[in-house]
Amino acid sequence: MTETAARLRLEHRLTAYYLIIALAALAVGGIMGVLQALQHAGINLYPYLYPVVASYYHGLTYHGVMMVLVWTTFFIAGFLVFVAAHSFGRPLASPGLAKFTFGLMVVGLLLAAWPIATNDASVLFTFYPPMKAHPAFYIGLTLVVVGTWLVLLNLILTYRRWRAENPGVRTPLGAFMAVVTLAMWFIASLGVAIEMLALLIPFSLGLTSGVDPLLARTLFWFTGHPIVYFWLLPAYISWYTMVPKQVGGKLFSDPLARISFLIFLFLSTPVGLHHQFTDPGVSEFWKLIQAIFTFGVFFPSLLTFFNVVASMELGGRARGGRGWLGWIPKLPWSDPSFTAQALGMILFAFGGIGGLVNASYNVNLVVHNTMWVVGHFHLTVGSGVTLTYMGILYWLVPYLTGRALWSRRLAQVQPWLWLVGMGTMSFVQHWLGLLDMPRRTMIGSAAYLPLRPDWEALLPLVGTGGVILFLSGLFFFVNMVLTVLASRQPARVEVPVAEALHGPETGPAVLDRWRPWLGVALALIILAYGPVLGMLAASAAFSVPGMRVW
Ligand code: HAS
Ligand code: CU
Repeated sequence: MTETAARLRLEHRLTAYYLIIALAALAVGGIMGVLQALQHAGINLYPYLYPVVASYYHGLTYHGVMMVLVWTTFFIAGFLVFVAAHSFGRPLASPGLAKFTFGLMVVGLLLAAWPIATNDASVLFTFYPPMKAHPAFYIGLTLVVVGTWLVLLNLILTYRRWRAENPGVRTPLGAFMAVVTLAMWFIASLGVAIEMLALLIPFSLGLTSGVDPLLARTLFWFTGHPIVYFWLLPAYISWYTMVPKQVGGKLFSDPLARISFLIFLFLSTPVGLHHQFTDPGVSEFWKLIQAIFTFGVFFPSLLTFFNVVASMELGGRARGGRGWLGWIPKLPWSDPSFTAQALGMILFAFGGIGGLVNASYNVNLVVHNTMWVVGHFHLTVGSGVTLTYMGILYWLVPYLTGRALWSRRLAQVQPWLWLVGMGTMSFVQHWLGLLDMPRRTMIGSAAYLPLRPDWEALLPLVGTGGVILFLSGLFFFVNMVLTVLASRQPARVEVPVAEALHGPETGPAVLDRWRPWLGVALALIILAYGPVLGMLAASAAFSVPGMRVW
């Protein structure tokens, strides 16, 4: 055992536990996903699965919750603890708090999962009221969110100890990014926390006679947009601080990377209304303001595009690449960790461009609530984020277990299968959206389907893409499980840490201060959301009774 591994034994163990839960969620979510894709293609397997999966919507709830709430959140908690501990070069300030946090998140997950399993919370991952789930669902999810706050608390305590020993030194990039990610998330998650505590939990317990759906939706999307950056930023951490090392290059610019994260800190939240362009009851003025801010939050991703590609170019050239594009084939394509992340980036770029369409206030009307949006988020969270997490696990699981990947071959094929499967499925989903096909609909059984031959012609491709994707997921999962259980080769991996071509000291010191940026974040939120939430709260009527529509 190396010296670091010995000092960070608790952190490594916790990371491993978080990852086990994340991977289990990915497996459940993946099985539900292929059922949906097949249903779209007219192959209905749900009757055989009753009552484990009681309906399409029961399965869809599993899929959404397991994929975007559990796979992401548990991966992120484990990964950020790992990154921060390694980057600060010291254990977490409070081991007791770290263990308690993990326990709390597991209890929350079990509480939320139980009513999902019994089909008492088939309200999809957005849990819009007046659909009403079992109280344990809301309480459980709330505990998971509180757990993420405690991860932040522990990192802040660790930061303060590190700072006391290192006055005047720039915060190491990985740790800086981990703290920014969680700080952004803490601010963002206040919306859903208020929704849960003030509206949904009392409502589900029968303490209020009804609920105010518009207020609840607005609080939900206060969190529901920035949560996508909570999923994305850990992937960006890998692209900035690890991938450049993996390709034999350097991070092009450290200050530019910090600027990107700071923009996310203050611009992620005041944009949530772009999910509610069609909601009556919110003035179009505030929708327009938030649409403009949404274009603003494009910039940190464009900075990332530039900085990450420049860093990879440095690597490709160091490996002998010549000419404008000749550096690309020189990148280490035989390394599955790199390939998974690079293909994730490529798919993500298309998802990001589609986001521009979604964000464009009036154009949104063409795609809102259609399959287009499903195509969009399978390229973003389903590819950019998920393939990157998979790429990280290709080195992190061997590192944590000391065992080499069970099959490097399988790992080399897996990301390409994902590219083909997701490329097909999401492209067709975008297209179907433009042909007005609704999302969240058991389309394979819809009575009006034979009226739409244009949909029918494309739907088999959703099934085909989904099956290829499922195979890719299966290859990944089998490789992870067998690495832990059956691999006999010792792993030879180090944590990849990239140097920077333009280091942190080339940027201004204000990039390493917290208060100004937190101040900007709060000011923008008050500006963009204050009047909206104030008006909705003042006119709130808890009058709409709950419904069980499933
Ligand atoms: Fe989104 C809906 C707008 C990004 C996820 N989004 C969703 C939903 C999800 C989601 C889950 O404005 C559906 C929620 C629901 O259930 O209703 N989204 C945007 C915009 C962005 C964006 C403007 N979304 C994301 C990310 C997500 C995500 C990231 C998850 C992780 N989205 C919307 C809007 C809606 C929406 C509306 C509501 C639609 C409606 O009507 O309901 C931007 O942040 C995107 C910026 C990204 C880029 C790409 C940069 C590219 C990079 C890679 C470069 C590297 C390359 C590699 C190409 C501009 C950084 C080269 C490789 C070599 C090997 C050389
Ligand atoms: Cu959004």
